[in-house]
Amino acid sequence: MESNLWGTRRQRHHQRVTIPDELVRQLRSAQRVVVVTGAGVSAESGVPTFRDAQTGLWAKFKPEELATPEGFQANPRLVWEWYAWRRKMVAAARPNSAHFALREMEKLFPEFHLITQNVDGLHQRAGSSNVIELHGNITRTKCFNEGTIITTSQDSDEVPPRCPQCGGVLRPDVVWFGEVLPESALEKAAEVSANCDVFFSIGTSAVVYPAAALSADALRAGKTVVEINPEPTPLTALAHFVVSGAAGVVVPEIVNRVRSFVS
Ligand code: BJW
Repeated sequence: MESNLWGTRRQRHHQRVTIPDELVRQLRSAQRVVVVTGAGVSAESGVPTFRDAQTGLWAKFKPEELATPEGFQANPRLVWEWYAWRRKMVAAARPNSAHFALREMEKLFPEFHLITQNVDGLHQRAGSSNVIELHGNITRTKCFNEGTIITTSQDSDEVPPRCPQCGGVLRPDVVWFGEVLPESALEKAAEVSANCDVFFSIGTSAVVYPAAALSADALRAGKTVVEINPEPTPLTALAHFVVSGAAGVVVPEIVNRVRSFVS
């Protein structure tokens, strides 16, 4: 085990990756960089992804029962308890070298936007600022009826707990299938994606919309699109650069290369 530049211990990923020189060159002159992250970025923190075979949450649980408003209405207790289990897992997890490298990336460019589909808050815990959360945050709770964010805890043991304002049931503040994304977050994400110099898609299967359309916005606008993922996705064939590997290895390497670049 070794300590690395990011202050975390690198245990599993000793593989070396090659970052294309042309990508480093473009990043050195880039003014505006956008990164969209998915569950793969938190995989090295021990937070399960959704669609990975064997280890993904959707390999073991049914999304229609657990991640839709209809599923919640049918069995609110089951859904609440599933999220309580995941909330505990996230609280025990620590940001990994990919999260820390993305925090460093923000200092390398005049304009940098980090957009995440993740609900775990690990980017913020790593120190990234102004994170655009597309799918909410699992640590927050809101009223199922009114959507109001609830921060006060209740004495009752009821599961799910009740809204202190209207008596409705509480739910996690995440975006389920069939629900609209937070409007201002999505608008901002689409705007910066179409107006960047380099767009990164990191650790996402790129199948869930509208988040998956952001790379298309960047491509349509003629921007450079980079994918970082150990597995191919629908974006792989379209991206200008594909770096195949774990985010915790590739992202720190990109930051190092951009910092030490000599033209
Ligand atoms: C690594 C790695 C390492 C591993 N390093 N990488 C057709 C039919 C039905 C519905 C639709 C349809 N077409 C479009 C829709 C709508 C639907 C949708 O997109 N469905 C598709 C799945 C087909 N979208 C919606 O419903 C959205 N709302 C919407 O569209 O509103 C408008 C509307 C309303 C009503 C009607 C019509 C339109 C809402 C989507 C909400 C998604 N919610 C979830 C759950 C959040 C809460 C929770 O956490 O429980 O968000 S689902 C889940 O998927 C979660 C994620 O944010 C999201 C994306 O997943 P992600 O992050 O890409 O993870 P994975 O697991 O898929 O991929 C991980 C990747 O990491 C893999 O590629 C690995 O290889 C890689 N990896 N280790 C780097 N170390």
